[in-house]
Order: sequence, then structure tokens, then C-alpha cells
Amino acid sequence: MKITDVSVVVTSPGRNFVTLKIGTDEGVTGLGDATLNGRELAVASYLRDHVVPLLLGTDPHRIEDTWQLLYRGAYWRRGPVTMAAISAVDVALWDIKGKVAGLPLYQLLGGASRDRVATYGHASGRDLPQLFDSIRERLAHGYPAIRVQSGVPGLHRVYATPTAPDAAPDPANGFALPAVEDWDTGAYLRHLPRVFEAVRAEFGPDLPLLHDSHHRLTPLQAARLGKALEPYDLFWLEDCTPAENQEGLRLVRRHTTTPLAIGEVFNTVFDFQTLISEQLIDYVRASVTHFGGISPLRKLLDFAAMHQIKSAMHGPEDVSPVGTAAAIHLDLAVHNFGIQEYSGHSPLAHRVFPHSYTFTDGFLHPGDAPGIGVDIDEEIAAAHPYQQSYLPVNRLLDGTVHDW
Ligand code: KDG
Ligand code: MG
Repeated sequence: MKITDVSVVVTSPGRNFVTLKIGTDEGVTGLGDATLNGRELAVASYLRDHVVPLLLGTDPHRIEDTWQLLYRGAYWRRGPVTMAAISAVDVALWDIKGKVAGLPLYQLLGGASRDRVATYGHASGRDLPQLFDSIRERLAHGYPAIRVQSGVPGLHRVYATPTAPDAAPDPANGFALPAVEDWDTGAYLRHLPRVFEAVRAEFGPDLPLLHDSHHRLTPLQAARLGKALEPYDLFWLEDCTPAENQEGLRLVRRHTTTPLAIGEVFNTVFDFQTLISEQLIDYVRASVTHFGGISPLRKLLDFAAMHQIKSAMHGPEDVSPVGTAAAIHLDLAVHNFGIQEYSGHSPLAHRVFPHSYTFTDGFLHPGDAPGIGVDIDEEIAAAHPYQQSYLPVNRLLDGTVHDW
């Protein structure tokens, strides 16, 4: 069997997605997600200009060898653009292998370790009444666990909370510039424990609650926050401090028993090495799409399992239905599954990417279609071309750029 054609589809059914499609001489095709939010075209070029020529004529069954060739052969290792591109190839090849075998991908990964995949959904509000409504709405969708994000008094545009009406990006020279959010760490640290106190009072002790600090705190601030949130029994506190500084997590860990989740911006096992081997976190947040695919993520999860650390794959809307499907297969198969983030996609995105996976009462299942079980409707995709866009940026009240 040989790879005969490879194409990169960039489409925007509500948001941008980059999809790799690998075709073979036997007519079997595979799909992989290469979406890197805000930097999509860099990955499309990496694939089209540098990876596609290496794939043509090769055997699609040699997944590990192809992965090593793309990782080691480039000399320039790691980084989100490279690893998103390698991921798309890896997943497309697993997709092909599953279709040839006539088996859903999870069967090739050892079979199901559970019947269904538990998820968490996002709730947020500028104030408590809005937040409570949002939590009720997520619960009505069946989500068994809820990520809680809240506005902060005195701040106008806070991460993952409903955007103020004036927050739309200003077009300049034909380009949509990033929206600017504002930030005050002291105000956030004072406010957040009150939010969780109110949520627990309203929704009781049993509902698993999560929170994402989105890389904004120093290790000492993160330690204080983790400690302050202990009475509210969080399922996890996510990205409490920028984790390039891995030593910082030792300090956080010494001071709090709030479980910690980290890693959605990581792209190789080396980013996790200290965090896992010293047991400084409880959940790895890597996604199939940004971590180089199924092959390395399975290895990472085995490494994590040795330290009783569980999976918690990143699953925002900017991981496409192709990347989402790949994640669900892995979730179903690995023993140390923790939880899957699931934000869903727009109805139009579901039409561009018809899929066998289902979301029922807060739980996902990959379905039993061979491979990853996702197709692409290239006509609808072409009718919705790339839209230039950025992620927001974040500034302190004096104008200093802060971590977003
Ligand atoms: O592209 C960036 C988003 O995927 C990220 O902000 C979402 O932090 C996120 C999460 O936990 O889903
Ligand atoms: Mg996050």
C-alpha cells in the first residue's frame, strides 16, 4: 500500500480548522487535525511545503517510522507548529490502519477500558446570577462535571467569560487584530474563593467543579489560590502558573492539596518530564492535536500512569471534530483516563465533519465506524474559507502585557 495523494484543507465553519487528508493507491483515505488556534496557516504551510513531499510514495502502515522520520528527520524538533503537523499525519495514518483492518481506532489501541467517556463542560458568567444560569444550562445538557469561570469586579473583559459588547476586535489594514482583555491578579485572587463558596452553596457538595487560571499566577500566588480553594473541593485547578517554569510547581504542590492539571500548550513528553516524574500534577492536559498525535500521547499516558496521573485531554472548540474523535478513541482505550473536556462544535462544523462519535447525557462514545470515524465534506468546507483571526491578548491595568 502506498500514499498517493495528500491535501491540506483549511476551512472556517464558524472558526478555522486545518485538516490533513491522506489518500492511498487502494482508495482508503485518512484524516488528521492540524489546527493551531491563531496560527493556522503556519501549520498548513509546514504540511504543504515540507511534509507532503516526504509522504508521497511511502507505506501508510509504517506509523511509528513515519512519526520518527518527521520528528527526528527535521532536525528542528518540538514546537507547536511542528507537532500539530506531525499529529495530523499520525492520526491520518491510524485512521487508514483502522479502515484497512475494518476496526474502530480504539480496538487497535487495546480495546475499550470503559463503556463511555465522561466529559466536563464550560460554565461562566460576569456575575453570580449569570454564572448560576450557565451552570444550570450545562447540567441540563447532562455534563457530569463543570468548569467554572467568572468575571472579576473592576475588570471588563476576563478570560472565558461572556464578552462585553465593546470587545470585538478592531479591523486595521484589513486585519482583525486581537481583542484585548484586562487583568488584575489581586482582584482575581480575592474574588475567586467567594465565587466557589457561592457555587457550592447553590449546587451542593457533590458536583465536580473545575477552574482554569490560564497561566496567570506566580507559583506563590498559585499556592495561595490552591489553598484558598481547598474548602470547595475542586476536581482540579488548571494551568495555575506558566509551566515552562517546572520548578515552580514544587512550591505550589508543597502548599496545597487541590488537584492540579497542566499541559494544553505542551507538545512533547519532555515538557511533562519533571511534572510527572516528581508527581507535581494530577492530570495531563495534552491533546492529540498538539502533542504529535495518538502515538506519542499513548506513550505519555503510560508514563503518567506509573505516577498515578490521569488523562484530561484538551477539548476546546479549536480542536476540530477530527481531533476530538481521535481523543475519544484514546479516552476509551487507556486505563488511566480521567476526564475529557468537551465544548462541542457549531452545527455547521458538524456538517463539514460528519462523524460517528456521539455525545449523550454528558458522555462521549467514538462509535464503531472503522478508523477514527470522521469524514470531511470538502464542498461545504470550500464554501467556508479561512478567516483571519487571533486569540485575545491580556494586559494589566497599567497596560503591561500579561500571560493570556
Ligand atoms: O486556543 C486556546 C484555547 O484552546 C484555550 O484557551 C482553551 O484553556 C483552554 C481550555 O482549557 O479549554
Ligand atoms: Mg485551559
